[in-house]
Amino acid sequence: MKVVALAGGVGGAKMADGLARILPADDLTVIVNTGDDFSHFGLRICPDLDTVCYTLAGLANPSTGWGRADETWNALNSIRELGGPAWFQLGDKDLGTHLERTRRLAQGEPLSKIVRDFSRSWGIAAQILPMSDHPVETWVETEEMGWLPFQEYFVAQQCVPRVKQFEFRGAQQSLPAVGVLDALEVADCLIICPSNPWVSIAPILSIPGIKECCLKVPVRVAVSPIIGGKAIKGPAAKMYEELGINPSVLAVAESYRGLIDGLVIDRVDQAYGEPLEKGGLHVLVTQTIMQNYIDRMNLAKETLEFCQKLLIFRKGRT
Ligand code: FO1
Repeated sequence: MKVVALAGGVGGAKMADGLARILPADDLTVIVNTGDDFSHFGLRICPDLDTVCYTLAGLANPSTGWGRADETWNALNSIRELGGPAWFQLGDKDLGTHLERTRRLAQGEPLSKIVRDFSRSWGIAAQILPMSDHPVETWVETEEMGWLPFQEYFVAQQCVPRVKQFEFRGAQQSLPAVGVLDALEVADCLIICPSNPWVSIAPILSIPGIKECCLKVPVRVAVSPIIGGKAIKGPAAKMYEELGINPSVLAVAESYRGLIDGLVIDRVDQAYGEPLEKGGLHVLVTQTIMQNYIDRMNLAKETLEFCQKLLIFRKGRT
């Protein structure tokens, strides 16, 4: 079964890792949000791509989920001593990734090729693709501070300002990265990882052609990032609230209305199973919290079995 996963953030990376541990490498493509990318110290930083790659390579920092394990902070400490902008924590090992990526981008290489080569060097077998080879920037409009670039909102302001809306600047002028549409065209199922629908998945779907191609994938399921009304990590629940939406699995279903035929929800949200099914969605209730590698693999396995079932159901009806 050919699988395409959409991912961004730490939850998305963990689920992508579970899928990578179970599926044959040729059967998995992960399309990653690059709306969080930005330039800092003249370096191109791609946080979600790096989080997915480090996680699949077993190199991620286990306590933050982003950045590298066994990191040192000499460069950042020097910057701090000099009064430079040390608000975004770039470790020494991580800096190597940004330096080399920036060097290659400056030579005109597309991001997708650089990610492919980095993945190979890190021993990642699955195909990891940026959503686009063009720069697309997520901006957040806030009540208190007006429009902020994403990392300024997320890291510098710690997601404190209240959100009003989001923009994915440059998306309309961009194209899907090389390989994205090809992977979607041959996919049997699309899995939207438990990533933030507003700022991890929406940017991917804003790239011209991606949503249309997703809709052609025979089976499409999402894993809810909202569990018991809260997000495990990050501001997804806070964003729903600030936008006047009660954060629940129903809100997640609404975010993906028309795109998905199945939703995976946590056991604590079991009571929502019936209303979701009445609304026309297939529902899988299982443990979605991923505290260790076994949890990641179990969630991936159950989600894949759910997709398989929906695929058979769909074939039976056509
Ligand atoms: N997140 C933080 O909350 N604080 C940081 O200082 C920070 C640094 C950082 C460095 C490299 C990297 O790849 C990710 C980093 N992140 C940091 C995470 C990143 O801002 C978020 O994961 C995403 O952009 C949201 O998905």
